Amino acid sequence: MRLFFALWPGDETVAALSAVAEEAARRWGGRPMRPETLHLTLAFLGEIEPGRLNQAEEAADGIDAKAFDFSLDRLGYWPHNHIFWAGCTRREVRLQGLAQELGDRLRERGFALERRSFSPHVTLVRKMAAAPQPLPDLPACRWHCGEFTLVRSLSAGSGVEYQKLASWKLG
Ligand code: 2AM
Repeated sequence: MRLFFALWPGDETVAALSAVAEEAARRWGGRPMRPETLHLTLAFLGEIEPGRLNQAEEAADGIDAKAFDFSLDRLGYWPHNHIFWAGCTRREVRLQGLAQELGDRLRERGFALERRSFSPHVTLVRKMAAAPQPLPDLPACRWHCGEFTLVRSLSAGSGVEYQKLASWKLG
């Protein structure tokens, strides 16, 4: 099972981000993410034996974070994977803290997460050949984070499908 923990945006954020994704793909090419697939990954577990699912859930059960808001307020492009994304200009301490705590608890249980630092982003367009010049501005997009979700990524004929397995409310 290919698993990851993520935040799923509310309807307003989805509408704002998918409009940006559609417009960007129209102007600069690539494949826009479908609205229902837009998310922000907190921790990527990769391929996991189904028998270890409960360990991943156990890691999430112990999270003791409060709900918080943050802003997506910039667009960016990564040439190494041709992803056009929305992210944060400032360091969002609560978001970083949640990802850190979850990552630590997963590592304690033997999950091999990436060592590279957490770069919060929402992928908007995949397979964009080159960076838009200049990068457009993103009107700040507020996101209320009241829960996080364990998600299974499934290959579907046309691409990828995400199946939400469980969610955890933040206090
Ligand atoms: P991406 O959108 O930047 O590609 C499901 O694949 C989610 O896990 C996506 O948000 C994807 O990020 C992320 N992901 C895939 N491979 C990853 C990796 N090796 N490290 C961290 N995140 C990864």
